[in-house]
Amino acid sequence: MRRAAPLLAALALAACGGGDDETAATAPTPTRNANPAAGPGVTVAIQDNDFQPETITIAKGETVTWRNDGQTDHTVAGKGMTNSPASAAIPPGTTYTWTAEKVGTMRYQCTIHPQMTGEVVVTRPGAA
Ligand SMILES: [Cu+2]
Repeated sequence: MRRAAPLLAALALAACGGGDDETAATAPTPTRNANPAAGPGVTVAIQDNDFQPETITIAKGETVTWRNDGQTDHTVAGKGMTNSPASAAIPPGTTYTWTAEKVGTMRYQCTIHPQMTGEVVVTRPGAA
């Protein structure tokens, strides 16, 4: 329920707007994490059986939150980067969050379903 407050604030702003730009102003940026407590970052949906989106780009210091929208456990096991993610099983309806501490490309897969793969490209802060 941590997202309730920003969502309500956004709805309140939309209700007070009423300008001609309303449609453009509400253009969604669904992958950006709106929760300030988690810091800036991107959410990846885990489905049965793939990661959506499969490739994302973030800046060093930002977080990636994987959210299991599927019906079965999945994991995130990364390689190619210091401090790559190594989650335990992520049950349906739960999340796993990782902070990128290095610039570069981090590839990952689900160890339960090795055909599930994804990639996080980490850029220097301010370069994106
Ligand atoms: Cu899996």
